[in-house]
Amino acid sequence: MITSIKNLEIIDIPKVQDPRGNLAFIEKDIIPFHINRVYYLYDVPSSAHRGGHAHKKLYQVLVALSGSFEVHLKDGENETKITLNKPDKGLLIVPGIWREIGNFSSGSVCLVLASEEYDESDYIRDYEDFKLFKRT
Ligand code: T46
Repeated sequence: MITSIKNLEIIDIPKVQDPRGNLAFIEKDIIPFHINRVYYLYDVPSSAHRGGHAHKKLYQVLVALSGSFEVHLKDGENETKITLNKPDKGLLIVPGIWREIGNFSSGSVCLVLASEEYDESDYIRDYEDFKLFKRT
């Protein structure tokens, strides 16, 4: 799987700023894939770690709707850490990238837009299997 952390992107989500509060919107063409699923993580204890896996085909965009959290990303050779803390920024994660998410602030909400419906067979949950997958 020839993807690397260089394929990760921060997507600007358009927003309308207003003294009454801001309004951000996600519509066609803002996300580089068709959205087939939306889910979100909430009430996450600050000590919890989510993720710890990669996907074979799934594209996802993560948005910190509220609060903040850190996303550690690995492509088998290089790694990076991205802090998400703005509701108008989305992190595009392409297939073949190992992700671990932690350091959730109190009350944080992680919204995820996904290119596919849930499919456990798309997950690689063992890091040694991930390294083998990256060599294929
Ligand atoms: C990812 C990070 C950001 C479902 O039934 N439907 C779903 O759409 C999802 C995502 C999960 N599940 C079930 C599967 C497990 O029994 O919910 C349980 C927890 O899933 P998981 O341990 O994979 O959760 P996270 O937070 O570690 O990972 C999730 C996504 O699975 C993953 O794709 O990138 O959020």
